[in-house]
Amino acid sequence: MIDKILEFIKPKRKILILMHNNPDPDTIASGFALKNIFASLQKKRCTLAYHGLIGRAENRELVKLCKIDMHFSLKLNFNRYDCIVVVDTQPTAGNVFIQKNILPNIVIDHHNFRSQTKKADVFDVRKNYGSTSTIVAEYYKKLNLTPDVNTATALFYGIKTDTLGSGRSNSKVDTEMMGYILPNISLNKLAKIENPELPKYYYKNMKKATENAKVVNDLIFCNLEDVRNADLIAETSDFFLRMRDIKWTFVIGKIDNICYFSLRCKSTQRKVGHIALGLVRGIGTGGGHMKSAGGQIPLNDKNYNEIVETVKKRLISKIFGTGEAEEKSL
Ligand SMILES: [Mn+2]
Repeated sequence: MIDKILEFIKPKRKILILMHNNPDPDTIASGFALKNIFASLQKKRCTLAYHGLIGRAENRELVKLCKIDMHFSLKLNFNRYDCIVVVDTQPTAGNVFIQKNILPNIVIDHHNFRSQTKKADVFDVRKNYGSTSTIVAEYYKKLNLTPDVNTATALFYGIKTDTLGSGRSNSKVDTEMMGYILPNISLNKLAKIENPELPKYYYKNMKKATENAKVVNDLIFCNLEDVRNADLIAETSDFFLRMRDIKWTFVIGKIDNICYFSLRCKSTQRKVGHIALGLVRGIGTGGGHMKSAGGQIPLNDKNYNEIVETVKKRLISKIFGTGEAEEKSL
């Protein structure tokens, strides 16, 4: 597939690589590595762009230490590019900002195939891969190219965060590719990315979170109200999930006029992505993988507290099969 992609970009002069909104390590790493393949084989200069926020401290550290040059999509004129690439999502998935009337030329992703993706000139969508970084690492192997230390470190971290411990379905090829690029990574940079310094607002958030948390059987339910960025909701969910005797975490909060939530479960017995979909039925969008899921509910003129109550009722009845459950503070 990489041969087809390289053939396609040969006559192109300006290439734009788009990551998904609020980029995670997988989309950052796969976009960055693809840009470097194009640069080393065809001397192409590509622009890497994203929309939204780089929320987690780990992700900001990745961008800084691996020297990844990323631009805001909103500030670019997409018409000035003759080739547009989308990585780690698909044009109609709803989580990538693309200017009006623009059709991406190349799509590389590992989520469920969307039929509209067929409109792209070249697409490589592999549902059975744990990450897009795995696909791009495989391109390196196929091309017999050695990634430089920043690219290798980013790719390794991209595969790792999307597979290990995330409870997503990952295949042998993910660990194979991690092994393949491991000799080229910087362990020092990786350690720094995985343990970044955290901003004060992270601790302020966790203080509010522990005060607001409610224990319902083996579930922690936490309403954070206003939060600074959507990643804090996922981080709070991970933070509580480590608690002994807790099996489920649900964290909800709002930014501007949108309500975000995160649902986690320690076991893979229950499909949390499916539960998340049920929580937002008729009011928002949601989805996820085996152990982690999330969603958004646009508030418009709806009352935030009423939305929280609705979702909470649905959640408790879905998890415990009953409408009523005793609730305690931490
Ligand atoms: Mn991914």
